[in-house]
Amino acid sequence: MSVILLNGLFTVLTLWVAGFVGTFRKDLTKMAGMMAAMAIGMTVGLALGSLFTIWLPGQFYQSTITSMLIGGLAGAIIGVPISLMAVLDGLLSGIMSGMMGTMLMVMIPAPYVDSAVKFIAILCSGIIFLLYIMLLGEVGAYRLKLKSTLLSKPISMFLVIAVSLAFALQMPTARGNSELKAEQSQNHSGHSQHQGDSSQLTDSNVPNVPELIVKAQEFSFTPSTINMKKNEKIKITLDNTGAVEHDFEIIGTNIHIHAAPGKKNSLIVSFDQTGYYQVVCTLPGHEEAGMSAFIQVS
Ligand SMILES: [Cu+2]
Repeated sequence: MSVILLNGLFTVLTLWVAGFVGTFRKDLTKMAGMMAAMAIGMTVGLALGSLFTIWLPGQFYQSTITSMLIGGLAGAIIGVPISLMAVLDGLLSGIMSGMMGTMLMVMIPAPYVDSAVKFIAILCSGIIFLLYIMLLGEVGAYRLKLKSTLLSKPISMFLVIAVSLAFALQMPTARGNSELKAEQSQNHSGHSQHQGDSSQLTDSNVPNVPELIVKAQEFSFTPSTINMKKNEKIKITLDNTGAVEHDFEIIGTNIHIHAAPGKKNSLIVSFDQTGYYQVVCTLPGHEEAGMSAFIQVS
């Protein structure tokens, strides 16, 4: 699981920088120490915030609190050898960015969460590496030589980051299947889709599926916010009450419902990942004119 690997990477990087700051605290300016505490708090909070959100799907409260605590703790640890001000700096940065990391993941439409998490992991570990180069420069070559170990070589940290990312980025980050499967059942075939008679759809095949009617007109969907539970099946009926064609496409999935003016069409959908999904009408100009909606899967 790449989430575990990435969590491990950020733990190692935090301890590494903490060890370095502790060892060379006399050679570091207060400013550099505070910068280190703040940078670790921010990057670790942001990275863990986003990782926990996909690790604990649907448990936004738990993932927010956890990443705030761990981010704050990581920042504070770096500040301990420097000063109380640095501890506060690290603590506050970690708490803030832990919260932001989780919020960011909740805002991103589900199909893009996986790439976003990977991007954040690269960004945050890159920043920590730059921070480390900065700290090495602050300490200076002469002092470094006196207490030099393999761990104070930039190449060591670079290799640790590169190898961890190389493995982590190949694996899906989300739990279970990273491929979003908005499963769709075939309740229309060929031309019947365009006949628009929803009564002949799969009522007999799939009993007890609640129906949600989404009205489409120029240029909006009603309702424009849809709440669903993960793995819950819902029959979405697109009821085109407008004067021109409209469709209902869920971005990042294969779900596409089309309806001619005055017609209806249905599709049974379910989601195996929590998150926000954006819905648009793909007809030229319609999305821009306001034909978009959101599905929140919790
Ligand atoms: Cu439209």
